Amino acid sequence: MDARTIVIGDIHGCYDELVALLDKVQAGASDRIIAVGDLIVKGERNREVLDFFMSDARCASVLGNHDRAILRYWRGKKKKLSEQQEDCRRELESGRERYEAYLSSLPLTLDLGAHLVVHAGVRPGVALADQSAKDLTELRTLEGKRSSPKGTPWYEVYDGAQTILFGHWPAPLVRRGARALGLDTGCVYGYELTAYIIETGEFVQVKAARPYDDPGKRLRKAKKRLAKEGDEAEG
Ligand SMILES: [Mn+2]
Repeated sequence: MDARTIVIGDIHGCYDELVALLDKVQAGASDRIIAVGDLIVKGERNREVLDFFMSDARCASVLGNHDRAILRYWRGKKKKLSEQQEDCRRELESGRERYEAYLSSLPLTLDLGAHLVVHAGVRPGVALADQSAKDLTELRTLEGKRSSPKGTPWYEVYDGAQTILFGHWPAPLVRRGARALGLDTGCVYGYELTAYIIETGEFVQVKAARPYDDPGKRLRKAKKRLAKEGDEAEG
C-alpha cells in the first residue's frame, strides 16, 4: 500500500478510540498520522495519547487551544485553568517535564503542500504569517468574539490556495467549506472520532465508547454563572 496521510480530528484524551481508529484504517509503518490538535483535556487517557504521539515517529500534531492552555499555565503565562484543564494537568503532572517539552514542540500550523493543518481556523484575507495564535487555535466565526459559534463560520468565507484541515468545532458531521474540512466530530462527547485520508479522500470513523464530557452541562453552568454575574452587576 502506498504511504498515506491520515489526519485525525480532536482526540481529547480518547486513547481507546484512537487505537480503534488506527486499527480500522490499518495504519501502516509508512503512513503519517497527523492530529488537528487538542490531543488532551476532557477525556480520560491523556497520558496515553501524549505518550503515543511522542513515541511514534509516524505522528505529528498542531497545537490546540487546550494543549496551549496547559502549556501556558506551566510556563507561568496563564493563571487559571478550566476545571477540565486542571484535571488533565493533574493527570500529566508527574510527567510534566517531558509533556511540556512535547507540547512546546508542536507548531500552530502544519504545511502538507496542497493542505494546511490548523486547530481552529484561519482568518480569511490575512496572510498565514500574520495569523494570530489565538485565531489559529480558537477561531470559529468572523463577527465579534472569535470563539463564538454565532456568526459566519470562517470556513464559509475562506478561499485560499490550500485546503485547510481543522478541528475545534465539534459537529455530528464533518464541516465542509469550499477549501476546508472540519474533522472534529465530537468523540469526547460520545459521537465519533474521524480520520480523513488525504490521498484517497476517504473518511473513516469509530464511535466513542461513551460520552466523557457533556457540553450541555458546561453550557448550563456557564449560563448560570453569567446570570449571577449579571445580577451582581445590576444589584
Ligand atoms: Mn479546540
